[in-house]
Order: sequence, then C-alpha cells, then structure tokens
Amino acid sequence: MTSKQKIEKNKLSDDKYSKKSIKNLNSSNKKSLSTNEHLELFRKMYLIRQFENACGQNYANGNIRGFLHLYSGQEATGVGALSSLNDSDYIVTHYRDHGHALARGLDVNRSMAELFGKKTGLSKGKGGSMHLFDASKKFMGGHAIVGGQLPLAAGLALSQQYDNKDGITICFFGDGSTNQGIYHETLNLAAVWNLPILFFLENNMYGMGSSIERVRAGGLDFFPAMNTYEIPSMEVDGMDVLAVREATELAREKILKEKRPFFIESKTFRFVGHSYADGQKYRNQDEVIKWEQKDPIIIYPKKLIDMKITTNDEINDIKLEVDNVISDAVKFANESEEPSLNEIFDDIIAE
Ligand SMILES: Cc1ncc(C[n+]2csc(CCOP(=O)(O)OP(=O)(O)O)c2C)c(N)n1
Ligand SMILES: [Mg+2]
Repeated sequence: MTSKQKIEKNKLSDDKYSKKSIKNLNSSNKKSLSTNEHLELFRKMYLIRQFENACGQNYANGNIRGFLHLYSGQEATGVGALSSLNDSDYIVTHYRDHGHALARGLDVNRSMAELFGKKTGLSKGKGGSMHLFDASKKFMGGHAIVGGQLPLAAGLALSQQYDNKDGITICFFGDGSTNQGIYHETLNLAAVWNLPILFFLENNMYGMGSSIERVRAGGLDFFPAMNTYEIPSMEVDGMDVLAVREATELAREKILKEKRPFFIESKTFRFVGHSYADGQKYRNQDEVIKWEQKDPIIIYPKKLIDMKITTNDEINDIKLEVDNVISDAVKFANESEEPSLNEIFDDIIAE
C-alpha cells in the first residue's frame, strides 16, 4: 500500500464526513441541534472570551500573578469538542486550560479564584492558571509540562479499558508538544494497546514564538502522520464550533465501536500572545487579522441570526447574563481568603 493510499484509508472512510461536509453549518447532521443547544454553544464560547478578558485585566492590575496563557481565539475548538462528550469521559489538557475547564462546566467562581491564588479556588489556590482541576467532573488538569499530560491521559484510558468502564479519555495538546519523545511514545503505546483515547491536537501554528513551519520536518499537517501508528485521524476547522462538535462526536463513536484510539487535528489560532507578557514580535499582524475574520464569537451568532435560529436580542441577553457571571466571579475571587501558610504541604499526595 502506498503512503497516499494509507492516508486515504486512515482518513474517515465515509465521504459524508469528509472535511468539507463537516465544515458546513448546513451539513446533513444526523442529529441537528435544538435552538437551546445552539445558544448554549454560543454562551460557552462567549463565557470563555469574557473570562479571558477579565483575566487579562486582573493580571494587568496585579490581582493575578505568575504565568497567564489565554485561550482567546480557540473557543470553538474547546467548546465544540467538549460539548459532545459524556459525564463518563475523562478530560486531560495542557496549560492553556481555562477554556476547557469552562467548557466542561467547572465552576466559574472557583476557576477565577484559582487564578487569584485564593483558598476557594479549584486547586485551593495552589495550582494557578495552569492547574485547574476538578475530579468530580473527570477534569484531570491543567498540566504545565508540555507533553506531560499525554501519558497521564493514556493511563486514564487504560484504567477505563482495564475496568471495562464506559467512556473515553480526551487529551488536548498543542503543536509544540509534538516534537517530544513522550508524544510519539504515547501514540505508539495507545495504538498497540487499543486504548479508548481521543488525541486532540489544537494546532494553533505556534509554540511560544516558534512557527511550526520552522520546527517541524513534516510540515503544517499532523494528521497524515498518524498512519505510522495506524491511528485513524482527521482534520477539522477549529474555528467552526459545529464542525468540531460533529468531528468529536464521530471520533467518540468510532473509539467506542472499534475499540482503538482516534486523532483529531483542529486548525485554530490564538488571537493573543503565548502568555500575557508576549508582544508577538515573531509574527506579522496581518496573519492575526486574517484569522480574526474567523472569530467564532462574531461569526457563529451571525450565522444563527441569518438562519433565523435566534435573534439579535436573544444574543444580547446572553451576553448581558454572561457579563454579570464574570463580574460576580471577579468579585468572588477578590473577596476570598488566601490559603494559610500552614496548608502549603497539604494535598501533595492523594489520600
Ligand atoms: C517540557 C517543557 N518544555 C518547555 C516548556 C516551556 N513551554 C511552555 S509553553 C511552550 C510551547 C507550547 O506550545 P504548544 O504546545 O503549541 O501550545 P500553545 O501555547 O500553542 O497552546 C513551551 C516550550 C515547558 N513548559 N515544558
Ligand atoms: Mg501551539
């Protein structure tokens, strides 16, 4: 079999799910969404954007310290993917984790309090921005070591397989982790052991200030390389929330039915720098402006209004409600207590 044939084999075999039809809002979705479901997707994406805006402001005024990596621009990816998972599924993610946490429904107040380093935070104020965590929602972090979350996710998937439990594990990671040995080792092991894991690459084309074109021998597309591991894969438009949702739903079904891993590459973009302090000198602003044309916070509600699924008023009501949720979260975080010094060694080893 030639490598081109292999790529075709491992891309989704059913033409209905070709990249093109998945991108199309009017695609013949087997299960079309209700108005409420559409609005919830918008609400979540807007919640994340406003959460990130508030984080930026509170970093500038000194309420949030340490590292801060914002998810602005990538909302359609996180919300689309997590909206198609079940309560039985585990989520493991990288350090740019605020979006995933909110998309999974983690408490907004406690997420903000964690960034403020307060006792009421999701990780009791001791984790910060990169370590949001809520085991009750099977949200297993927020990991700061680039690529470090991949083997942890494989371990969770192994536990699901071993214990014959329902569900899959989804593991988010960035393009920057793909030149690490641990990435290749995890893909290999997951394929050999047929683990129920969805490898979810958020390809935003940059790892800190390095464009992937400069650091990757294989070019801009990662999904064809999955043939090496015999892991079925697909690419999706990561700025289109419905496309990502449909792709993830399909991947989940395939993982459970075929009992093996799947790989999704979501092409997306962060509108902001790597971290708050990054002046983005390494890239041309024209590139950012080009991607901003695909901003899901603007495009998605516009489509819903054009399709008469909702109205401008309804969208504005959601925005108002979310803006209040965010100001309440900032107030909650501000007013919460700091952890005391004698708690510093608590929770280091799980009970
Ligand atoms: C093992 C390791 N090496 C280096 C770093 C420093 N570092 C933090 S983020 C980052 C880039 C990651 O890029 P990517 O995975 O593409 O994620 P993105 O920031 O684009 O979301 C690097 C090199 C780290 N945290 N861990
Ligand atoms: Mg990246």
